[in-house]
Amino acid sequence: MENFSTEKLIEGIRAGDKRMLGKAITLVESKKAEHRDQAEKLLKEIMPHTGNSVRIGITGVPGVGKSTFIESFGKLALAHGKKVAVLAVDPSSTVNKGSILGDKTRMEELAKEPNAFIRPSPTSGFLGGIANATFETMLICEAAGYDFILIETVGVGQSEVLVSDISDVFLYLKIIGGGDELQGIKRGIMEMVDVIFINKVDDDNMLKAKATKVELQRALHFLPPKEKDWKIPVLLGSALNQTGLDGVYEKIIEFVQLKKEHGTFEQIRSVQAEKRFDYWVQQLILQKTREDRSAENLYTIYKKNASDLKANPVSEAKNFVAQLFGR
Ligand SMILES: Nc1nc2c(ncn2[C@@H]2O[C@H](COP(=O)(O)OP(=O)(O)OP(=O)(O)O)[C@@H](O)[C@H]2O)c(=O)[nH]1
Ligand SMILES: [Mg+2]
Repeated sequence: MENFSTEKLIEGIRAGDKRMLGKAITLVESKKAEHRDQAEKLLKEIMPHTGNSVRIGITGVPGVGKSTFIESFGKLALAHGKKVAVLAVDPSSTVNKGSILGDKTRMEELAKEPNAFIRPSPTSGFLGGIANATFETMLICEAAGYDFILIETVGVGQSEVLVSDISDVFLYLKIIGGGDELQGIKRGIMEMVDVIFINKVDDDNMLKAKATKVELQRALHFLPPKEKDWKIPVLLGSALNQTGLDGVYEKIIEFVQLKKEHGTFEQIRSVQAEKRFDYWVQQLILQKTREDRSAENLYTIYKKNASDLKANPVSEAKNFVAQLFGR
């Protein structure tokens, strides 16, 4: 990696230089200790210029049309005079790099726009690390003046939770039918969602789409409200034909306004930051333990007790931590 001074990178970011933006992101994605040190210095410097975007998480099963939606919605936001950055949390990309290539071609037009910036998901590391790189990338994009940050996640495993934990608005894309909500399969997602968009709706399947909408609204009715006075809207349209997207745009703006009025916009960001802090405290304590020979030995002993199935894992963890801290 070509080396740039922190000052030079910050100058470039603040000037909206996409090449420098890319360099800074490569830096926060790096696992090398010296890169990490520089990344943290850079993030500290840009911190006062962050926080001014709307962070939008987008999820839905593979193939539902997330990338197509982002391309169309991104262009709509540009038409409203917004600067748009697109990021991704894609755990599958570590195994299968195909989806990144696919996204690049799907967002071809958006990628050409001067006020849009697209960054494929980081390709290495564990999910927590990937989500952290995405969060830091988001901060850098905010310092560069991007108003909307769109974060795509594949609806698999833990990635939605991680994206929900860095978003202000969580958008769920769905296709017609399914009934999965009623079976509770997607209940976890339904509890995170703020806006639902039923995609791939045209004149031919409008009736079915409306039936799905009713079914969804019924399922949502049983969930406790996530935000006071907010009824989760279920909207219909087509990302490909660019219909129904104005409604999504309006609802997102409305939701953000409501949260700001309630004071929950900042409050939830604080809770998210606390969660991230706790997560990294755990990660780093564990890492320090692994680096300290005697602590590592203790760890191995207590873990073995648990894995032998002769002792309760919780008790062994307690005993280990008590020993570690000398009490
Ligand atoms: N008919 C129709 N097809 C659509 C629509 N939106 C997306 N598609 C198509 O659905 C396919 C998948 O779209 P993507 O945007 O790649 O979906 P995705 O959710 O990003 O997929 P993954 O990233 O693989 O999870 C593509 O062939 C799109 O052209 C739509 O509104 N109508
Ligand atoms: Mg995609």
